[in-house]
Amino acid sequence: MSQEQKSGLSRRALLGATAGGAAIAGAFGGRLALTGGAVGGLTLATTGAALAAGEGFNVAPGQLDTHYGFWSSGQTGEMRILGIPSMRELMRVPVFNRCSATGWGSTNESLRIHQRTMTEKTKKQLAANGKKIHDNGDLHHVHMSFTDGKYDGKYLFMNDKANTRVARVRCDVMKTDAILEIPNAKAIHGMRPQKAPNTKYIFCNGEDEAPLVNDGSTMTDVSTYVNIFTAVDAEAMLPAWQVMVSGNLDNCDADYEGKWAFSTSYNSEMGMTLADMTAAEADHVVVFNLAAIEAAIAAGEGQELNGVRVLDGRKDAKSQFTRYIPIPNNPHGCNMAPDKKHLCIGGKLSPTVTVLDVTRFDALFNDNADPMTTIVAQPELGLGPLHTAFDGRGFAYTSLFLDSQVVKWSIEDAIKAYAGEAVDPIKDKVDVQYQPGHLKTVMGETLDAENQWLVCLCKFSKDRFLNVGPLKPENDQLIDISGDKMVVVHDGPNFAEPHDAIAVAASKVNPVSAWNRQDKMWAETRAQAEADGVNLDDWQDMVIRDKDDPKKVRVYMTSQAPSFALETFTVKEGDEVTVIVTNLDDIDDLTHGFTMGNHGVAMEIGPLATSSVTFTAANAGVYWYYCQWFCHALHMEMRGRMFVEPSGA
Ligand code: K7E
Ligand code: CUA
Ligand code: CA
Repeated sequence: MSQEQKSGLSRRALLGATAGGAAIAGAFGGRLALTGGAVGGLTLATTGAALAAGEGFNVAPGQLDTHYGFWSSGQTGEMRILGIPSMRELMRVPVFNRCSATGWGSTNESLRIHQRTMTEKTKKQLAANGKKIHDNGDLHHVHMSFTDGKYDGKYLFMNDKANTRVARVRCDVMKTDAILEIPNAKAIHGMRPQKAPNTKYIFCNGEDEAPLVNDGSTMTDVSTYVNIFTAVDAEAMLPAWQVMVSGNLDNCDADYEGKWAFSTSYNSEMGMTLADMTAAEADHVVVFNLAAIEAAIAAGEGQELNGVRVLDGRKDAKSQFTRYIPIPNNPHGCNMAPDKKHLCIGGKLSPTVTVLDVTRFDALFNDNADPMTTIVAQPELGLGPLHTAFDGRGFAYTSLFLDSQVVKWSIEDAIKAYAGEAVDPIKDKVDVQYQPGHLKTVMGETLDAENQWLVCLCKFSKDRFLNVGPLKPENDQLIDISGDKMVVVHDGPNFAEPHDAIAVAASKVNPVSAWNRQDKMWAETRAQAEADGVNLDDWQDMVIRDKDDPKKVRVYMTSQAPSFALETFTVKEGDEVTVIVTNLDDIDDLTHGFTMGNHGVAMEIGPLATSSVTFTAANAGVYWYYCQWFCHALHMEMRGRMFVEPSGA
């Protein structure tokens, strides 16, 4: 047996233990070994068929893709843009991470966005560690803003599980323009925009349980722990309201009428150990009644905590804010079908997907109907069902983590089978490589669902690519779903760890090629320039010492290929220096950069953009600065010197 096979098998065994949990490790163990063998054997056959059939995915050099893919990057903390169907990576948009190429996380403009809603606790935590911002994030879910159930091309929203944040990216410039630290909640995981009538709210699941006032006065008494569901005002990027729930919150989605949001919970037990979290036979889906919640907020009900009104939607409160629908053991995915009616809940530890009819949710609130009456199907699809995607023909596609497959099934037939008819809802299964998490059809989370492509985001790639060491890439696969049989047509290696993606028709997204000089991104920098008597829209080569704080120096310069307006500038040792660069080139694709040697300072300045960065010149001497984005045949010559005079001078 080769080394690869050995390590592959041992990882499968490990996966069985971690994914299944103690209670079911035995049950999955036998099946898992079989699956491992089967997948290994089938790999070649699947690939062979794919290469023959997969013509359509090949986008020739110079040709454009038909769809944008907006990818999460998990613990990398950025958002990525891919082309579909080529699966070419087009861009990385830094969000929660620091970026060496663009200066995100070190420019003043990005720091302001990072710090806009930062809580005092976070500031204290960061200061104690010599930092101004968190430089990590765990970005699982990217979703676009909606109008009437369709993508409107305006914003992309994304979560940070690691530091309890939500961010927004503007689709016109593809830059982050707001980061919100959500108070009271812990670990934002599932996150979805409201679909209709438009994206007024971003719904955010707090995954981790903690005392509501988490100040150390109560810690081990789990009865004081709560989980919090947050609605964020999508335009203001501030919390609108919060609801306390029973159990924790995992993934969420919203309906197409604008009436409900819903979230899965895998820890209805409020367990603190793996055994406790998997102890109950059933967990639940929480349904949030938006009208009832908004009425209560308007009436000033609940309590105000850290600037947010918090309502009690826990089971014992018997409110009109929530209802709890039992779902088998530790559900995960929460996906609303574009038929406007069916909500699919991935079973994870149960081999089923539970289909809920959201048009029956009214009765839950108005008549206290039995929650079980909302369940209209529960097809058994395979082992480890996580997420479900939809096409425009009534088919659903569910990722089977443990079986390493995608299963295609008919929602209609699943409902018939649940009602007792002898019909098999499963239409096809395809092996994927390996262990899929999210999967996405093109436009499948909107009323414009298409029928050609499915992207499957596999958590492991194992032997699919050249070995790059113990840390392997993930594998995003493209599957042709246009025919009766699904065909894997492309492997796309990807770095840590895309959880989720959306695929958007190219016509919906229209980014600009040059910045608007009046852009709000540098509004504060502009205000400072005006106070300094500098016109940011014109040629600038000015060094200004602050009148009130003589330690502060502002260096204004324009950039025009291949030179900076300032070839030298002089400051004093110990000065706090702010360099403000405006790129006067308005030519397509002409980005400049500013890097100050040996100062950890670098940034991008796009066409007609202004960017600024602040640092302390701690050591006397001569330092070269240079343009770090290739802009001209004389790009190497685009440089200058900073003279730092000794402080005694
Ligand atoms: Cu969307 Cu990965 Cu956070 Cu499922 S989660 S896989
Ligand atoms: Cu400007 Cu390179
Ligand atoms: Ca559970």
